[in-house]
Amino acid sequence: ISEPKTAAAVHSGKHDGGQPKPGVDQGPIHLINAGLVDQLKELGWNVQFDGHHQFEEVSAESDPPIGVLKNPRLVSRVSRSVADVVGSHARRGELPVTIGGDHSLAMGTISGTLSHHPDACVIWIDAHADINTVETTPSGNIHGMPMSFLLGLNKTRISEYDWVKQVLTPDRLVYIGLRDVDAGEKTILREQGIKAFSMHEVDRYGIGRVVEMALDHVNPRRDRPIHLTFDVDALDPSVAPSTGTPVRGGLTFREGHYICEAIHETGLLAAFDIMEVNPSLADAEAVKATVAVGCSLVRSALGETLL
Ligand code: Z70
Ligand code: MN
Ligand code: MN
Ligand code: MN
Repeated sequence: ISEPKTAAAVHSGKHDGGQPKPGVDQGPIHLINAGLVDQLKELGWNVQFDGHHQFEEVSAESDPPIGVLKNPRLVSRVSRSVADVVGSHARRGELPVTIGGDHSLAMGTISGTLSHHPDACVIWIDAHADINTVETTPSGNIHGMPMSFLLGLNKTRISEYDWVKQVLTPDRLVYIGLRDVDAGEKTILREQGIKAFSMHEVDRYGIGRVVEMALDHVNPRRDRPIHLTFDVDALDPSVAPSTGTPVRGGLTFREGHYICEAIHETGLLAAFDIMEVNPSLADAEAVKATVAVGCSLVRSALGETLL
């Protein structure tokens, strides 16, 4: 497998508007301070870190809910800026690595990838499906909804989100790690025929076969660029405690890394996101462990091997 070690553009999506708990916008700074950029350089990448992108500020007063959606303008505008950033890096032949921030940002990162690779597939690693619609969301938190906008599943038009183009199709999305899926989301997954490997399937088949089956589904000829988006809450809370919604029964340290290593091995990785590290939600030890595992997942996706 040839290494495409050209350039990785690391940037942070410093953002917390898609969910209610403060602090997740501080996650990126911790990963950078832990030395992520130098770690990737040591792997042979020419890394361009363009900092914590400055996003438009939208004050809470000027961003009242639209229907049930919380912070709808802020989330839309930050995600749109991230889409432009990711798209422009992709067009330059670089591998965009986005450090979040809450997972509503994936609306932006995936839109950016699709703007350059309209045939890309998405591998979504998460305890949650993040596919609630305006009609099904139990919380109004947009980090639980990015996939519904990307797939155009909302019946209610929210014009603020008209910029999100429906380029992705349900057959090019696959989930691994699910274990906290809302009833409305289960209906959507079934109706749309979206492939998902929950923790039940990880237990049954083992992570090796699950990744193989996931790739066979979204990428049968192994010719589609892959956008890998990794929510740290996919990992078991014993491995990644500092996150907004820890859900027990998650991926082990090795299972999480195996996914990143296996996707790297395909040579098809087009973009990587690491999301939902929230350093304000745990003690110092727990934060350190979560930041360290976040960095090491990025390294695995960018080619770090055990031997
Ligand atoms: C629930 C909702 C959620 C985290 C996404 C939870 C969503 N399904 N939680 N990411 N950490 O509110 O839509
Ligand atoms: Mn940039
Ligand atoms: Mn998520
Ligand atoms: Mn999640």
